[in-house]
Amino acid sequence: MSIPPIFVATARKGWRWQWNQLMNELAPADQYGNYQRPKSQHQNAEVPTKANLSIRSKESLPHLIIGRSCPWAHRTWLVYKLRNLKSSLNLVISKADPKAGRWKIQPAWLGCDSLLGLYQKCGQPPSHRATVPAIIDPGPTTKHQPQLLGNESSQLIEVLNQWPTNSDAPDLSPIELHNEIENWNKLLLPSVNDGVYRCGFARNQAAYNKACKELFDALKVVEQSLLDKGPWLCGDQLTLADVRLFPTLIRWEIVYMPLFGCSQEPLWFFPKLWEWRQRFLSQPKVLETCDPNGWRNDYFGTLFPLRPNSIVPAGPDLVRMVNSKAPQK
Ligand SMILES: N[C@@H](CCC(=O)N[C@@H](CS)C(=O)NCC(=O)O)C(=O)O
Repeated sequence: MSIPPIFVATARKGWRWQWNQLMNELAPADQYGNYQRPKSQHQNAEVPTKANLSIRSKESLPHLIIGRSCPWAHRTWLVYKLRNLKSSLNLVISKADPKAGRWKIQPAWLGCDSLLGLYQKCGQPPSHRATVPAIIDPGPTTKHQPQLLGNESSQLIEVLNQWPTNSDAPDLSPIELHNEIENWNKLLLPSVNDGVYRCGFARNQAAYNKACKELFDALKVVEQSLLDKGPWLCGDQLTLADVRLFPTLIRWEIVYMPLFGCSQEPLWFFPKLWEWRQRFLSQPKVLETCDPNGWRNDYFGTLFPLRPNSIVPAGPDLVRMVNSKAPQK
């Protein structure tokens, strides 16, 4: 016997209501249903002096805390790797805990086994949003109160670009390119980095359509620029502008197309961008920062309102896909 239409209509209405409640928790929206990313509260991280770090034991150096699936943390990890900061900054890779809805720290550090615990240890209230990336300074001795230096990726990558390390570390933001890098940031942050989330977290069709248009319009601008000058966004040199774009584009086919609906055009419709992504992935140590299985598990497994059955899809193989020749349009 088929289900009466009234029953289906009621179930849909009920589910829609519940879905909105869950989304309010996950991704706040404005009155029109456009996703509104919450602001980070700690944006004043300062670059420590070499002298300050040189008196520290390895364990008492500041720690950069990231999560593998988080694209905002991925930017900081890239700068960490590209500038080889391991002698002056420790790296902690936290794991998503879908049941508790928080980041786990394993093994525990400073007596804390969760990121929220660490934020609290730094004096933040229990209601504080504990996000990655974050830089925490435990202080030179165990008597010091640990400090949360910053938790805004855009700012942290600038700080990490000046973080004391070996003299041969590349400068990813040379002064003559500051304006250009900032102009890319102004375009790419809202329309691409956040744009994929604005597509995925849109509450209605109009909000999705708006985000999707801005996203693909911005990709067209990048494609044209790479065609005009390249091979990097600011010309000859890889800069923070490229670092900011990569974590979003490398997750494209694995997460943002299937889960967030960023599917208006496949990435291979942008041949220069396709080559740019191959070029970036082939830079030393970049592949070590990519964990497609972790991305799939975290996004599909933890974003419950978008994937209530939590089924994690298979493939595609990242390296094989990125290194394939894009088909002709
Ligand atoms: N503004 C932050 C955003 C970071 C962010 O949203 N991180 C997410 C993971 S992708 C997070 O840690 N969320 C945990 C939470 O909201 O409780 C940045 O760019 O650094």
